[in-house]
Amino acid sequence: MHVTPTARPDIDAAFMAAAIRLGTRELGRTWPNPAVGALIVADRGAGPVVVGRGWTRPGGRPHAEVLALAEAGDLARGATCYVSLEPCSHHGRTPPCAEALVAAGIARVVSPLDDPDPRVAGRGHARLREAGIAVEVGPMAAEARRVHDGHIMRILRDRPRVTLKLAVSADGMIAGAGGAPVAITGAPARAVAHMLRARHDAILVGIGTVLADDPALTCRLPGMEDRSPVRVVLDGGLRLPRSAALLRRPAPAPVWVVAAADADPHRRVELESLGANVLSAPRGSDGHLDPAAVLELLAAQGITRVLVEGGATVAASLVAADLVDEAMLFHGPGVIGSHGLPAGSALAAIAGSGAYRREDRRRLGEDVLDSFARLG
Ligand code: AOF
Ligand code: ZN
Repeated sequence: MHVTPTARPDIDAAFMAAAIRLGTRELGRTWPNPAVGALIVADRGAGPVVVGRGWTRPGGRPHAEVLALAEAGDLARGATCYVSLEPCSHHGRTPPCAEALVAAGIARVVSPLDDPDPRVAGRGHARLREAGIAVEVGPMAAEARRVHDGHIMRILRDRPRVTLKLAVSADGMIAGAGGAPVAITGAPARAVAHMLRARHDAILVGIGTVLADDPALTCRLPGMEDRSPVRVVLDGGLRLPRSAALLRRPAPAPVWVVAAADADPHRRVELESLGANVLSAPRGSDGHLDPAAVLELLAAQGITRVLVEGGATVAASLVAADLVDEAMLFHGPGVIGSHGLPAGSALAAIAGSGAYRREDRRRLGEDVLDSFARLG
């Protein structure tokens, strides 16, 4: 005999927070899907007990609810499902989760938000209600929106969510002379930066950074090497050298090179033969690839969250086009000197323009990390 589940705001908020956090386990790898978490909670009279847990897996399948229901088995009957986004109602690459919840005999569903995907958009919640399930929408909506920001932007604005990462010396430089790499931050900050790579679908740099630095752009946290994002290079003229670390095999993660339509077709074929996926975007009026068009292209490929890591030109063009949603500014204590490469307009626009609000300041060893979010 089970107790009919009823609304308990404090308990609902706590389980929803847990479902949202569970969903973030594969954040950075679930694209093109959102990173959803689901808990099945049964109450057989002795208080609520978690009997099933699921989270969206890499590539977006299986969906969270299906895994949670599988773990719960018969215990799902009469239970509550806390899910961090509206269950899907469409026949996509998997059957609809709303139907699976109905079939399992779930009595109550708590979700923070409607899924903006036009194939769902309220129909998941409606389907559950139609089947007699008690549905509550709203708990922890702000927290869920933060996690699903990339998915929401991709669906509603045809672009991924953009995080800009800059490491700046005490005298406002981001590199040495001619863009030569210089250690600006210490080990704790580097670990946080690699964690950022793991939590984004793609990492984006300009060809200037590749030519100056020859970066691998992988996540190198011990045990998390398989969390490297798709590595995207903006390379209008296809200058990426064959010997670049990015093209090393076996490739730890895909490499996408975005070229202008007028780029040398032979280089295109050559880079493709070396394993890169060469995409095309139009140039803007300044001759650089149009940043808005590049983001639209990435969204069309399924990317929901992009981390921009350099260099100053790419950062400045994204900031100028108002396409940076969040900025992580790492401040190192060292001085590079006037021969260095200045952080330039991107830094000024974020830290000094009033368009961004500082949300957090953290000390990381000798360094300081400031997080800024765009206002509005
Ligand atoms: C859920 N649970 O865990 C996720 C959902 O291509 P498909 O069939 O996988 O559908 C993709 C859409 O499914 C995606 O745009 C989003 O609306 C939803 N993702 N839904 O019920 C999940 N990841
Ligand atoms: Zn689903």
